[in-house]
Amino acid sequence: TKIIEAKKVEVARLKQSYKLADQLRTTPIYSFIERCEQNQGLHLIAEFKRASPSKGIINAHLDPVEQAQTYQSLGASMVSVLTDQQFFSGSFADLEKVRKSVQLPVLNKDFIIDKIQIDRAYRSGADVILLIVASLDETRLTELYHYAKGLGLEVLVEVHNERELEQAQTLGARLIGVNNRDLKTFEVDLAVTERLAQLINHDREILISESGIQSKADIARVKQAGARAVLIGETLMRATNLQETLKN
Ligand code: IGP
Repeated sequence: TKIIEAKKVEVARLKQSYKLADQLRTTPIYSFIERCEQNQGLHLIAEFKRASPSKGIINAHLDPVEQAQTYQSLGASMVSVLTDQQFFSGSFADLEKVRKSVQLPVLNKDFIIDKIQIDRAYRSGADVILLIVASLDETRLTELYHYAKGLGLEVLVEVHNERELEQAQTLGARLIGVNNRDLKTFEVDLAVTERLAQLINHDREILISESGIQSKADIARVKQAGARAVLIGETLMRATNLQETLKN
């Protein structure tokens, strides 16, 4: 896809400017998996997302620090930060600001196709990275997954259909994100979560329902299906009263 082509260019540039050297990082790693094991309730992953290819500008000028602190004070278990510049108006500056302003795990939301992006996520203070099964061949997926785990990061493996879910399960992924949005057509359907939830080994795997969640009814629906967490971006970025939107 277009995004992956752009990522290849970004990675080539990154490799010229970025010294791999020592994996220096001062912040500890916050575990999202541990939080899920300690609290069996539904977890909220709240996303900082200024724009997207499907929606254009969502909320370009929101302050990442304020937004992340509000997410934390309203009970979020993790903050997700878009770092893709070209299609999502995100940045690593946003991620670093969020990292410094909350005591929660931070998910680096990007299209990772190369180890060097994992190094950058690690150094920027991310605790969890995203790997999208649809944008990686099996060898690369496996390599990136184990590389991130080797650094002590947790890996959210994103799937959209049965075949991709099986790949995630073969890897041994514990954090499985079911994207309700089809990345090719942008169509959103919460039934994708309901369908794939039936194939999840809920004793070991943590199902995260991602995208298109707009209401308490939507949350109840995916929870009922077996989701342990919801990942919400647009609805929270547009909310004029987050307190009201997130109340219980
Ligand atoms: C959030 P929404 O519809 O609440 O804004 O969706 C999140 O699921 C979405 O941003 C997302 C995403 C991704 C973005 C899911 N997978 C992969 C970029 C790359």
